[in-house]
Amino acid sequence: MARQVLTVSEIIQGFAAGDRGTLARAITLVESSRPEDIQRREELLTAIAHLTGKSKRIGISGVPGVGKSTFIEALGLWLTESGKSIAVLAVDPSSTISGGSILGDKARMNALAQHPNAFIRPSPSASSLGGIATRTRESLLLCEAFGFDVVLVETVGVGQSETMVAEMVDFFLVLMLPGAGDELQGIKRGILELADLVCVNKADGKNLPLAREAQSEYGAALHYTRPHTEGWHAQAFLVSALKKTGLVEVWQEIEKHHSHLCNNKALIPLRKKQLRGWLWQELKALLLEDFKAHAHVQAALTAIEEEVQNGTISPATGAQTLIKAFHSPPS
Ligand SMILES: Nc1nc2c(ncn2[C@@H]2O[C@H](COP(=O)(O)OP(=O)(O)OP(=O)(O)O)[C@@H](O)[C@H]2O)c(=O)[nH]1
Ligand SMILES: [Mg+2]
Repeated sequence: MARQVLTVSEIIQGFAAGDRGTLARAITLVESSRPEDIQRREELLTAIAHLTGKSKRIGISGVPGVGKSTFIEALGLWLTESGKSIAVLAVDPSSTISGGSILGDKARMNALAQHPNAFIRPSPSASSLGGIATRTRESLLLCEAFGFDVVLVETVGVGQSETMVAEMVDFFLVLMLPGAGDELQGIKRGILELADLVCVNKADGKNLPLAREAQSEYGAALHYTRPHTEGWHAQAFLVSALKKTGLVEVWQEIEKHHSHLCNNKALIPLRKKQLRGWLWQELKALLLEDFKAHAHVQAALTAIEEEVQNGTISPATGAQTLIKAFHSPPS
């Protein structure tokens, strides 16, 4: 049964009243790609703009099984106990494939999900549902406008989604497993460049020696890595999400980083730069949509793809031909 749509002013009122149900529905609205919802989304974002900007925006990443959910629950509960409110958003590209991970996550973060000062929003389940897109930036702004002290964005440690999240937060935390070893040479190099802090999780019990080893390897590697935040040296910490150790130190580091940004008057420029990046992403997406919908492009596309595949023309020539088709007036 479809529920009545909320107007923008009803959403604002719901936010002012601290109604989480309204927040959940507002996020559903921004995730919708139905044309009538897009206009409402933009109205809503304009209307809440003056309420945004005050949260600590934190990204958390790490490979499946590293302990992200356990860590977020532990840190989140500690923060709520210290009187802070926290919203958790998830960007989970794997959920389209594995399906069940969202439910699993909510269950794993059960205590936090129940807490009155917390809000957990799993990623949109699957594009197969139609008309749903990840609109994490918009959701982040909604959580901020709602008044959360901390907005945490979780992403699985695979490829593009990490960079995307790192570009929308103030602080990017990377969770690693004990036993870094030779993996350092491979894919993990790239992610170190995004990190403001690396935490080796599961530093408990018999894992401890391996965790210490990993800590010193990541620590050394970070010395040679270009810092993600100018003038900030990312360190490697040991934590145990399960035993709840090292969490206070992590939070202190996040606060120290926040002061670093504020003292250097770097927070506002950082967010401005992120907004410019966002503008360009939107622009690229819209241009590509227009391009693909263009009649002359559609007419030429298959043939050009064929020719490129066969080696008759180069990809660059193919692209130029298609751009010409895009610019040619409709016949
Ligand atoms: N020993 C130990 N186990 C942990 C710790 N943190 C998490 N685990 C365990 O590791 C497993 C995976 O933890 P999750 O928190 O679900 O990991 P995740 O990164 O959220 O995994 P995905 O959601 O699949 O990406 C669970 O069995 C946890 O109990 C820790 O600090 N120490
Ligand atoms: Mg998880």
